[in-house]
Amino acid sequence: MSTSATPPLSPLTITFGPGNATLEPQGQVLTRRMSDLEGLFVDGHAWRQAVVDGDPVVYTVVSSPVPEVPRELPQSITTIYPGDTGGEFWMTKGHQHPDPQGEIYLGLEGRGGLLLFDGERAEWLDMGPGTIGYIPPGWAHRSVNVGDEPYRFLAVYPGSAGHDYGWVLAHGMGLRARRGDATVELVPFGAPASASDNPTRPQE
Ligand code: PAN
Ligand code: ZN
Repeated sequence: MSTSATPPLSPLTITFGPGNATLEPQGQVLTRRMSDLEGLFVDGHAWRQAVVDGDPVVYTVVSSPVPEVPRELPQSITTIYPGDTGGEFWMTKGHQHPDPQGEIYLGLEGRGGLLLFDGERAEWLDMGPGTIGYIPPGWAHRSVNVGDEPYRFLAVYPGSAGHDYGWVLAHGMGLRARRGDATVELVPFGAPASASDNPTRPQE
């Protein structure tokens, strides 16, 4: 199988490829470049500059062939590359599941964080190899690479959950993860990019 399978599925094994970067058999592969992340980084000027300066790949999502349909349990590996834009660590778009259902993440490589937001309260979970992060129903979620290497995790989620990206654009994620002196710095979602960004930045 090399794309999404059609139910009913027969029992199958799915194995990790080299470096835990792929699944075999493999389904859809998504590549998110900087230009796909418009409106997500607080520093819009730095985001635009990064698009102009080569539009780098920020993350990829490699799925198994298990399809996103009711009663199935699809899986995928996300790899977020290391970097920051205007000091804000590279991250996934983030989404809410329109059909509120739980999800589990298993950290595979690198250092990351799982940011969760229920519309009022934000939570941050440190993620690394061997860590299971549990996303309860109703919590929007975004993943962040806070290290210097690719951050990689496996996600397993109900096939009927769906993905609502507009919810995050409308409600935010409660917090942002910025590069601090030694570690990750969590700041309120609406905080400006950084103190030095404020005074003289030309308007676009
Ligand atoms: C994950 C995410 C994946 C990419 O598989 O979809 O990490 O993040 P975005 O979907 O926010 O771009 C998951 O949470 N699935 O439900
Ligand atoms: Zn999800």
